[in-house]
Formats: sequence, structure tokens, C-alpha cells
Amino acid sequence: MLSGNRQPIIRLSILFAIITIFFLSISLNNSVIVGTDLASAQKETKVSIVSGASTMGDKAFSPNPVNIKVGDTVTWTNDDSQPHTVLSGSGSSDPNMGKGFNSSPNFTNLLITGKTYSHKFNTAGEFPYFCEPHPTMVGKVVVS
Ligand SMILES: [Cu+2]
Repeated sequence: MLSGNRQPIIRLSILFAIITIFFLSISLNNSVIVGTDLASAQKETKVSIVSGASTMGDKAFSPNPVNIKVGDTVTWTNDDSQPHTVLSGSGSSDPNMGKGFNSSPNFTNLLITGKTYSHKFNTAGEFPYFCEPHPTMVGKVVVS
């Protein structure tokens, strides 16, 4: 049998083992949580309304098309000197224009220079959009 004065050392070892397992499980848990977060990470993708956009057609937005995943957000930034808008639809004759998203309903909150507008895409598909004051400015968001 163990002598009386070795028992505290064994107890101490067991205590250390328990503490070690405790912290190890915390760190393992953390890495699992981080992994899950990365797997479901929702991204923000930036699209520029480029300088001189009003006469640039499908080159008015960059990148165009923009490819994203379901749940991602697109943020448009007006890098031009003129005000613009961003709204869903294939053009000014689209009866559903602006129903998916619209930066500037009734020309309110126009995207002036430097201003941004964000929209989160929750379904897969191809979503055309354009600029209401300059309907030849067209772009597409492809969500997969
Ligand atoms: Cu415009």
C-alpha cells in the first residue's frame, strides 16, 4: 500500500489531470464553435458604382455580375460624382421593379457620392438590378 505521505501527491496529480481535461475540453469546444461559425459565415460583398457610371451600361457596376452565396449581403458604394440608385428588376418597364430591393424608393435617399446601400440575399437565383435615374446602368446578382 502507499505510505500516508504519498497520498497528497496522488490527489494533487488527479486534481491536475481534472484541471487539464477541463481546459482541454473548453479549448476543443471553442475550436468546434469557431469551425461552425466559419462554415456558416455570411459574407458581405462590395460592388462599386464606378466613376462615370451613368453612360457605362453593364460596366457601371463592378464587379458585374457579382456571385455570392445564399445569406450573403451585397453592399453597393457610389464611387461616382453623380447620385444613383440600385433597385431590383430588369429595367424601368419591369412591373416588379423595386419589389425585391430598392435603395431609394420614390427617389428618396439617393446614393450620393460615397453613400452605401446593402441588401441581404436569402434565396438562390439571378437577380437583375438597375439604376432608376439611369436605367441603362444594369447589373446582376447571382446567388448560389
Ligand atoms: Cu445612375
